[in-house]
Amino acid sequence: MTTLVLILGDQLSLNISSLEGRDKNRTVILMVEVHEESVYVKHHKAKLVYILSAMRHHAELLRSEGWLVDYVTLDDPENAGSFTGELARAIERHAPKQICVTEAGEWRVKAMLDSWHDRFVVPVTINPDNRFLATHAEFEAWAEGRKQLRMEYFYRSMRCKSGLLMDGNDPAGGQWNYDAENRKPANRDTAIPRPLHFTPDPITRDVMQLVTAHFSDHIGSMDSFGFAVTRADALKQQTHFLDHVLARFGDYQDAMLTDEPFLWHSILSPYINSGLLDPVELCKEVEQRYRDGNIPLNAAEGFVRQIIGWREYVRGIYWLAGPDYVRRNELGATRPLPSFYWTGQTDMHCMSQAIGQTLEYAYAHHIQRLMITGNFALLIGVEPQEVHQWYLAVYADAYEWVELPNTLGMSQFSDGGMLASKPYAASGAYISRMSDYCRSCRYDVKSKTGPDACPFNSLYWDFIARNEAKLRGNPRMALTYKNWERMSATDKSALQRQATKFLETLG
Ligand code: FAD
Ligand code: DLZ
Ligand code: SF4
Repeated sequence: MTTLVLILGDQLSLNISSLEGRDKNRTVILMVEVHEESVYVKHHKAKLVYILSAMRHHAELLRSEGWLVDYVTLDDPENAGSFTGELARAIERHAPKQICVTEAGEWRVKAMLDSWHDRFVVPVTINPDNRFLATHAEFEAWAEGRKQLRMEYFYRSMRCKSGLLMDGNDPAGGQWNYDAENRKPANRDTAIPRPLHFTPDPITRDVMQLVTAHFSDHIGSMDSFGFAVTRADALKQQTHFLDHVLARFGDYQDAMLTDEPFLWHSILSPYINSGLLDPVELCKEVEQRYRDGNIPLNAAEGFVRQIIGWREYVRGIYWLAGPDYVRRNELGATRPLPSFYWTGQTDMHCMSQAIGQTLEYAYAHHIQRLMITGNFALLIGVEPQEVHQWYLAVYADAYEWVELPNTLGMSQFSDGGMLASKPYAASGAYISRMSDYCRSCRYDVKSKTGPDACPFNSLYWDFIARNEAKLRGNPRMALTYKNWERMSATDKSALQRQATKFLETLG
């Protein structure tokens, strides 16, 4: 009795739940490259290369482990172009008695998988994704009856559940969170690490040709492509991070420097999200480094919090909020995304840095996503769907379950505070404090009005004024509104005139 197991492009883990307990002699694994997944948003070329090459390498690994793999390439003339179409063809080829797949990572694909129960005569089993600490039911139970769903409390429950950085029932070091120690601005005197660069092998080079042939109209460059595409290489990057970078991860988590896209970040998200790396295994390694006395607690805790705190929490919010979450627009933002998000051509140095490196590497670190590109879109009031589609397209680690809550909830406050307790809106002063961008910008970060004034300054106050009805009641915004009130009417209207003038230049 043959079981057909479909493995999706972000399920590249040998221990994926759809394979659990399977007999290799009675299983055919199906992996399919489909056009529909490449174009539901126009993914960055390097993201496409990463996913398709990692899929091809994973198929080889599965074969080397003794599995029978039926792999359909994108340029197969018979390719039906969608998961459903390809599954229908595979059922004809293999006449399986049952189909099994691990649950999808987004509502769109979930609906597709759910429709198969009715569409195909062959029974379809959808297994839960076992690569997360919290099940959907656990997150729902945690959220039940809470007025506010704050990450910190969920994170503590995940620490207790996993036992990570725990001394019995207490957090290691006596404190749950060392975030306050994680806000140092970086300077060039500290030697800055670089992530490992993996030279494209023949499989990756074939995929690059495929992407050039089929997706030349997608944004981004493949020239600097250096992602790992196998678990073995992803593990090398993991070890590199643990050995050379992690010790300073905590200190410089929020720092930004010109022409330094990676700083003390792990660059592991593409691998974790597509299944090449196991998040809990990684956190255990981090804890071990701390227990061995090799890294400080603020680094270990800061990193573990990102994975078993933020990452698990945003997934919980995504599924809890439902398929309509994507349409939330609490602040009623309607502006189109400025065209320079697709080119990086802007005279705002912080923006050209964050967007430029995104186009080159399909990567930007968290503070660039949140406080540069996200902050700017929030301040000018871009329609959240446009912001969401940009983030989903441009980053190699972007899948909707993780991207959408971060973009729509955390960065654009479009869910009205379901995820974040206040909008992450900031003026130029924040960017100047956490980066060296302003030093080589044509704008003056200290000026609020006039031809050289940093646009973030007037846009910030314009945002505050524009959204007063929605935000004034938020206790965390009280000080901001007090400051706004204290300003003279002349200053207020000068700021708003400056913002309007700038917004007109965006078209
Ligand atoms: P590090 O800084 O080294 O952090 C370590 C790990 O922690 C990451 O690899 C990631 O797995 C996890 N992590 C950290 N912060 C978050 C977070 N807020 N949510 C989920 N996981 C987190 N992350 C994605 O994985 N995919 C996305 O599509 C994505 N879109 C984002 C969009 C916006 C607007 C914002 C503000 C953040 C987004 N993030 C996303 C979260 C975060 O920016 C990235 O996880 C991080 O930059 C990845 O780089 P890194 O691996 O070097 O992370
Ligand atoms: C993102 C992506 C892309 C670009 N291409 C494929 C593909 O050809 N085949 C595949 O199985 N998966 C691909 N993916 C990942 C899927 O979109 C991903 O599995 C879903 O977004 C998760 O629900
Ligand atoms: Fe960005 Fe303003 Fe600084 Fe220029 S001056 S880099 S626009 S924050």
